[in-house]
Amino acid sequence: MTQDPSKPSNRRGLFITFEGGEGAGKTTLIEQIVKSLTESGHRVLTTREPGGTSLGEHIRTILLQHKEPISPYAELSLFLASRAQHILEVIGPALNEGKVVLCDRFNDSSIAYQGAARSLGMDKVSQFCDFVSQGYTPNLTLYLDLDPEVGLSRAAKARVQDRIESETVQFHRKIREAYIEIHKKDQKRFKLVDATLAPEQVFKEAMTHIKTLF
Ligand code: T5A
Repeated sequence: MTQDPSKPSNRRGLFITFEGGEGAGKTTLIEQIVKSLTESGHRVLTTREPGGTSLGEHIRTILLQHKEPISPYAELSLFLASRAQHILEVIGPALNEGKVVLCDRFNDSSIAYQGAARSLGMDKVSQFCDFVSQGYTPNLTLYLDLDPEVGLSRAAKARVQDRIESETVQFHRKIREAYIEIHKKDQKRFKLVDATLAPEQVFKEAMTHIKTLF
């Protein structure tokens, strides 16, 4: 029987996602990993959520810049809409081509931010994420763990605060607690990396996990 290459079970690549609170250092880490994996001969695709497609980038602007209040349900729906399009246009095809996909945020962000911090319920949001992501589960997730106050101050130095960053410290603490809960439940996939370390050390720690995939 001919296999359907659009089905996640037939994919040939590796799917690695990056999670953390604001300013945890994901972008910095991903840049180092791309360089290292590319030099080792891997075909790498980097992408991010929300965003990664034309539709997703429109949605990103709404989510991060909209000035009036957004219902938590609407917020979740927008993140999921961006993800569905991202899987169709970018993640699915790249995995089917055998690429290593490095994605800055994915389902765990929705579970931590909308499920825990916006109080929609982690289990409930996880179910919606499973539905929308159609079996595209990361092979590995690297969670950069950092005190939210340190992360927010790093992010504030780097750029202007967006709608979600401007939430209270309490909101950001809930996100960290949620990530730690996910880590406790799924230690095989969801690896905790100490983001207080210098960038070079964070990179080393991350690579020890990535190397186990090859
Ligand atoms: N969101 C997203 C949801 O609520 N639900 C969802 O489902 C999804 C997908 C996305 C927002 O959307 C939310 C989460 C977010 O609030 P974003 O702009 O993509 O918005 O925000 P972040 O992903 O948080 O991106 P940041 O740029 O803020 O953080 P990074 O990428 O983690 O951090 P980075 O690498 O840019 O570093 C920040 C600063 O720290 C320095 C860097 O040089 C930089 O100045 N730095 C370090 N300093 C000291 N030590 C280290 N180890 C350092 N590493 C980096």
